[in-house]
Amino acid sequence: MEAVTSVLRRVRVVVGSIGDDIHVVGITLLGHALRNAGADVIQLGIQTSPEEFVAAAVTEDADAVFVSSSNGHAGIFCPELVAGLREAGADPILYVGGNLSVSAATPWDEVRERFARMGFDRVYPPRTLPDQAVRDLADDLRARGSQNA
Ligand code: B12
Repeated sequence: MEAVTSVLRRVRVVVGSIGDDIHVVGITLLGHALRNAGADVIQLGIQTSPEEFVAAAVTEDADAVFVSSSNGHAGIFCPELVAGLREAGADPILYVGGNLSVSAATPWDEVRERFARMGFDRVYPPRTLPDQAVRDLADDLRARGSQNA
């Protein structure tokens, strides 16, 4: 991970579970992985409102926001988060993952499309390993021509 570590040094990321979601294990692992890869992690924890995500992204001048949702309510809260960021003029790279649909029967392509249309740069299926997100963040920062890349 040495190459990734140097890419993520000084990168600021906001992590949390959105809305009424109380699932904490996924965001904890994700936060650790990002921190171990060199990022400054602002961990908002569970039950984070869209407004709290926006406030943290703006105040912390975040390069990226990682939204987790496991309880199936992501579709309710995520549009407000994206709208709030746009309203605030903030443009962090946006990631969402966890268990994004209410029913496992919903085809994954439909779920991914829905969140991509909302404005998320990457939409992750259940059981995505944190290392995947770390690698993608490094790639996305390079693609944006970040000074950290
Ligand atoms: C443990 C658990 C609980 C615990 C949570 C304890 C806690 N404080 O964390 C308790 C018992 C409290 C609980 C409650 C509920 N739960 Co629950 N829970 C689970 C369970 C069994 C495991 C979740 C977990 O910790 N997994 C371990 C971590 C490591 O994995 P993970 O969360 O999937 O995250 C991984 C990846 O997805 C990734 N990841 C996660 N987020 C993100 C975000 C990004 C950007 C990226 C890149 C990656 C990423 O990182 C992790 C590492 O790989 C799952 C089923 C399952 N097997 O997944 C159900 C599950 C998530 N729960 C479910 C439900 C429905 C509920 C309840 C609504 C039940 C109820 N009727 O009350 C409530 C939620 C209440 C609320 N307000 O949120 C459903 C959700 C279904 C849906 N989405 O439609 C699931 C899928 C069970 C099921 N099959 O029905 N739950």
